Amino acid sequence: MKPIIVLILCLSVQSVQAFEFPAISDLWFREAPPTAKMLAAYVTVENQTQKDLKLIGAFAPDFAMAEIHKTIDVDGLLKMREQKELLIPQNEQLVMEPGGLHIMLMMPKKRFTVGEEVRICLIYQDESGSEQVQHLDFPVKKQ
Ligand SMILES: [Cu+2]
Repeated sequence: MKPIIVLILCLSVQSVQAFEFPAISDLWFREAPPTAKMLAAYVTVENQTQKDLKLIGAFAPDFAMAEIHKTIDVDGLLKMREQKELLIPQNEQLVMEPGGLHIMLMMPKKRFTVGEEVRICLIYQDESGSEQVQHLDFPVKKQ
């Protein structure tokens, strides 16, 4: 019986392919006044994996809500639009920076100051439709 059991184990390991997360750089959380209800964080996501990636959202335990936004110019007025799905093709990078894409964090449960880090998770959707969560710590910086 033993050889059969080993074979089954090998097959089950092969069928579960590990999701490969992208490379992260330039991550920071913008320090805001204590009364601020909306805060922003920025990051560069580089897809060095062998597959296209789909970023579908963010989560931050110290905030009531986290969304990925894009600032756009509508007839001279700056507006923000939630981005529910951002495709990052292989070998390309997604840059979030002030005035463009950002992680919008709403209703903070505590205040963060320079020197601290904010836990923010990026959520990807893999080929099977499952969510894959990348846990990151964003250093707090002055703008
Ligand atoms: Cu926003």
